[in-house]
Amino acid sequence: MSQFNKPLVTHMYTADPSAHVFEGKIYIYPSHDLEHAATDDHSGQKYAMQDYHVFSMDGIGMPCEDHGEALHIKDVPWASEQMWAPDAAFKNGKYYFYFPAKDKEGIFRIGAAVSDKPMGPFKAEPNYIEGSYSIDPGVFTDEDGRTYMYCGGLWGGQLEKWRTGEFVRGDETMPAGYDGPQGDEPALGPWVAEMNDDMVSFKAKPQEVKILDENGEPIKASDTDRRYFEAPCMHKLGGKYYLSYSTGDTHLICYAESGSPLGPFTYKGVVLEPVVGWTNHHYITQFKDKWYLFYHDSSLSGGVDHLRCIKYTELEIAHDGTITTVKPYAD
Ligand code: FUB
Repeated sequence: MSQFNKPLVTHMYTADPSAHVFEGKIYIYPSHDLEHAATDDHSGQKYAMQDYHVFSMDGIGMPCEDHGEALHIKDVPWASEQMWAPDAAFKNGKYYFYFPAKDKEGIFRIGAAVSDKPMGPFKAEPNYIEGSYSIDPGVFTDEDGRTYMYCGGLWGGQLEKWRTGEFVRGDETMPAGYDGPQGDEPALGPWVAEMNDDMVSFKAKPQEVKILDENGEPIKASDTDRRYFEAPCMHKLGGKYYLSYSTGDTHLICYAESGSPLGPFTYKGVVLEPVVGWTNHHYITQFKDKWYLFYHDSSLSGGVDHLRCIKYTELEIAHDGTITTVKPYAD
C-alpha cells in the first residue's frame, strides 16, 4: 500500500519512533536528528540530539502533523547532551514522556516529563529516574494496570559498563574498549523495572531480562545475529509477551516470547531486516484491528547514519504470535 515505507516526516530528520494510540489518534514520539559535523566512532557522539517534537496521524495513511517542540534539553535540569530514543505512556489522566540523555558526568540516565496532553509540551522532572541507566526506554502497561520500563543499549549506550552494579568508565570510542560479555559468555539483556503509580519512579531496582535460545540456553555474546543490543519494545498478544529489539552491529530487529513480562524470553525470529544506515530501531503497535511496525532509515539524507527518517508499515502477526519478517525495500 502506497502510504507505507515512505518517510513520514520530511521537513526535519527524525528517528527511533515509538507510537501510541491516544484519544483515538496515533501519536508518534521520535528522536530529532540534527545536522552537524559528526565524529564517527563507537561512542555514538554523532547522535547529538537536543530536543523532541511529537507527531500525530488521525489514522493510517492520514497526514502526519508536527505539534512542535515538546521538550528541549535546556529545560531538563540534570541533562547535558544526547537526547536519544524516547517513549510515552498514559496513566491517571496524565501523559508521561521518557527519554535518555547524558547527565552532567557523561552517564546515560532516563528522564521523565509530564503533560496534560499527548503532544506536550512536557515538563521535565528535576532529576532523572532514580536507579535508571543506559538508553532506549520502552514502556509497557499490562492489562492488570502494572507498568514496566525496559531499557538498555550496548557500546555508546553504556549498558555493559554497569555489569558490576556500578558504572565503570572505559574507552567508549574504541571497539577494543568494549568491556561487556564476549564469546560463549551469555549476552547482556535489557533491564526491566516496574514503575510506581506516580509513573516517575521505580518500585524496585532494575533487573536483567534473560533471552534464551531454542534449547533454553542463554543467547551467547558471539551470537550477534540474535543477541540483544538496544531498542527494547514490548507488545502482548493472546496472553503472551513479545520483546523485540535491535541487534545493533548486525542491524536486525528480532523478537522473543515469554509468558511473563519479566521473562525469561525465548528467541523467535526476525521482525525487520537491515535498513539504510547503521542503526535499526522500531516500535510495534496496534491500531484498530491491525498491527503496525514503526521504524526508521537514513534514506532521506542519502544514507547519512545520524540523519534518519521515520517510516511505518503494516505488520503481519499470526494468531500464535509469529511475525512475518518485514523486508523494507521489497515492493
Ligand atoms: O538515536 C540514537 C540511538 O541510535 C538510539 O537510542 C538507538 O536505539 C539507535 O537508534
